[in-house]
Amino acid sequence: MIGADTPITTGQYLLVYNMLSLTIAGMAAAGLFFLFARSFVSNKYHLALYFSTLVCWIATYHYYRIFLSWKDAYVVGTGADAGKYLPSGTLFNDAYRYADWLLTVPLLLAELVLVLALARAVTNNLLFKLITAAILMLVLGYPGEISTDNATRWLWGTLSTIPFVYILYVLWVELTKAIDRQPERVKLLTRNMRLLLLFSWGFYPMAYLLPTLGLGDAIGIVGLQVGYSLADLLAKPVFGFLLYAIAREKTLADNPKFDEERIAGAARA
Ligand SMILES: *C/C=C(C)/C=C/C=C(C)/C=C/C1=C(C)CCCC1(C)C
Repeated sequence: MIGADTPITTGQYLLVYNMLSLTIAGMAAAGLFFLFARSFVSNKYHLALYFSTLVCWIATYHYYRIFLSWKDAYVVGTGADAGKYLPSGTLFNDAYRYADWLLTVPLLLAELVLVLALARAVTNNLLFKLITAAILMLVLGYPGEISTDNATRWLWGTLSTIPFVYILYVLWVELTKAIDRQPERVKLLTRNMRLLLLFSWGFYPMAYLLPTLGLGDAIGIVGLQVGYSLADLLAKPVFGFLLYAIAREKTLADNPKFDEERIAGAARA
C-alpha cells in the first residue's frame, strides 16, 4: 500500500512512529552485536555472523528512510480535525520495504544455510533453489502490495505464496535432516529456529492481507506497518541471535577448549 490517503488518529500515528523508531534502534544495535560476537565462535561461522550484521544494517537504513517518509506523509489536523493526522499529499513510500527484502531475504537464507555447515555442493544447490524462490516471491508480491484493490491484492498475494510455501518446505526438510546430526543442545536450538522461522515468516502474508479484511483504511495502514516491523524484528535480530547461539554451541561441541584457547591467544597477542 503506497500512499497514506486517509486521516488517522494521533494514537495511530504515534504507534507507527514509535514502532519504526524502536525498529531502527533494535536493528542497529543487533548489527553491532553480531559483528563483535564473531570472537566467540569458530572461524567457519564468521561469514554467517557478518551476514547477520549486513542484514540488520541494511534494515536500519531502510527503516530510517521509512520513518522519514512516514513523518512527511502526514500533517497535524487543526480546527474540526484537531486530534487527527491528515495526509500531507506527500507519498508514503513503502517501496523501501521491498528494496530491503530483496537484499536481506537472500542474505538471511545464506546465513541459515551457512550455520548448518553442510558439504559445499549441497550448500550451493540449496542456496540457488532458495534464493531463486525468494526473489520470485517478492517480485510477485509487489504488484499486490501497491494496489488498493482487494481482488488484485489477493491475486498477487496468492501467486507469491507458491514460492513462499516452497521455501518453507525446503527449509523444514533440510532443518529436520540437520537436527538428527547435531549434539543434544544444538538439537533444541535448531528446533526453536525452525519454529521461529515459520512463525516470523508467516507473519508477513498476514500483515499483507490485513488491509483487505474490511477493518477500515486506518487500521489497514497502521496494522500493516506495525505487523511488518514486528515480523522484521523477529526475522532479523531475534533470528540472528538464535543462529549465533547455535554457532556458539557447535563451536564448543567441536572444541570444548575454545574459550581457554581464545583467552590465551588474546593474552599472547
Ligand atoms: C527480513 C525480511 C523478511 C524475512 C521478509 C520476508 C517476507 C515474506 C516472507 C513475504 C511474503 C509474502 C507472501 C507470502 C504473500 C504476500 C506478499 C508477501 C511478499 C508479503
